[in-house]
Amino acid sequence: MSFLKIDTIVAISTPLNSGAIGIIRLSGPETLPISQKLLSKNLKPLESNFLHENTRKAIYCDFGLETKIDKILFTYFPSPHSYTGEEMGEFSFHGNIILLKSALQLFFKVGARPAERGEFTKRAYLNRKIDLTSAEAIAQIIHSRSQFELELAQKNAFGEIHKLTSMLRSELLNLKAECEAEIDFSTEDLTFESMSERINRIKKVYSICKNTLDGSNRASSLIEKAKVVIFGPPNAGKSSLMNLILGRERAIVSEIPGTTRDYLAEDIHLDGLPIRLVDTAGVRTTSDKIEQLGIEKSKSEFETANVKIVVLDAGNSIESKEFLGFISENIKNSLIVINKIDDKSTDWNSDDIYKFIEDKNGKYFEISCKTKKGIPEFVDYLNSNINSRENSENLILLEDRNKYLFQRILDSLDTTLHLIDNKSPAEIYVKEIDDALISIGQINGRIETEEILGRVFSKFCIGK
Ligand SMILES: Nc1nc2c(ncn2[C@@H]2O[C@H](COP(=O)(O)OP(=O)(O)OP(=O)(O)O)[C@@H](O)[C@H]2O)c(=O)[nH]1
Ligand SMILES: [Mg+2]
Repeated sequence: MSFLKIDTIVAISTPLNSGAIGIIRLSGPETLPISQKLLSKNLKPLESNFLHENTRKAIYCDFGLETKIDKILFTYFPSPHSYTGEEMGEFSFHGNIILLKSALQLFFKVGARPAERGEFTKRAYLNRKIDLTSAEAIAQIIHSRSQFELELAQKNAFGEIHKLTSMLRSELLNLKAECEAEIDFSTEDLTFESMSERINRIKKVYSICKNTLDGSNRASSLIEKAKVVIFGPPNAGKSSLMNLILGRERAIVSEIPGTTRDYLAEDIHLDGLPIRLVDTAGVRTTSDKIEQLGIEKSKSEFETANVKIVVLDAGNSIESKEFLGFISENIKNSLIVINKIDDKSTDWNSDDIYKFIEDKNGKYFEISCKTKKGIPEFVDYLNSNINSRENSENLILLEDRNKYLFQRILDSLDTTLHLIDNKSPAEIYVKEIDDALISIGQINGRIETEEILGRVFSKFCIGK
């Protein structure tokens, strides 16, 4: 039995704009009476018997009180075989938001109340239809902004965290069972694993938790928009490159140095990942106050970039070399793009620019925004650089709540290992294993402290 306020809730469950259909969901004990007040066929209300005979089937009927407002498909999901585990109805209207809102008013009129944010899923969880991580996964799916994030959310929805925590839980329960047996039956003839085996098993659980947490942190940082900043001297072709990556003429391009005076940013997806692409003002010494401010902001964009692109002008070897000197500290973590190779200056090859970049462990590309030479190769490299993530297969995306709990498990296991190292008795460190188990239970939102005894007897040959 849950501790829910048992009332019947209603909400529009599809996006609040027009579409082919718009769905209203109703959940709670009054689902049937409320539905019967609102639904009819040939001006006759739908009978309870009819509805019970047609559970989970789409019923074509009219919706409204005195005035009918739409012909809809109604599906009745009797408890507990529904999303929330309660009595539920789904009403498929034509997808007009004004129509849906007026339908909602009728639901309120006959006894339903507006659902709170996430209340259907909360009820599903409280009725044990889903565990906490699945509930979190549903939210992750809804809010995914990229293919990568969606794949991670889908894995969670299909129980990836549950599988992992069940395995960890089982390992820790076994450990706890052995420790408890040692405490309770230490005078009897028990076959205990050796201490070093026990330590290895704790370390194994520790490293699985650590890898999960580290992987999740990597996944989170990959999901956050990467900031890709294009930086360089004036007139090198930064805005031209920005436009080519975007595939449209976003930034003004001109032959006048200092065209871009403030940085400009665009949010796009590159190969499924969201990025923020930033074009900046060309860096030069100037007496123009506004341009100076723009240059300062551009520098700070460059400093905080996840991916730094430096554009140089192959037609201007002196300025390019000077600029490389100016960013020399950043050469190793930048993609140096030598643009305008269609218009290389005569002294370019004799200069030791390539050597200068290579000596600083830099990576360079030769392109022409004019002829497009080298652009596909550069964009491919940029993609792979942004995507230099592992396959989502190897990662689990954890909510902050779960990251915190995984960290607590690590802390408990760390303390366990220290206690064992200090020759503490099992009575003492078994409490730490207990704490780890509680944290694991909290990940899935269920805390179970039983089952231990059964494991003790199944694993050990007590009273042989
Ligand atoms: N020949 C040649 N000209 C190019 C190439 N790429 C850009 N240009 C020209 O170079 C000039 C400057 O290009 P922009 O893209 O505005 O350069 P920018 O680096 O954004 O310049 P600022 O905003 O002033 O810092 C324009 O006249 C472009 O048409 C190229 O590959 N080859
Ligand atoms: Mg520009």
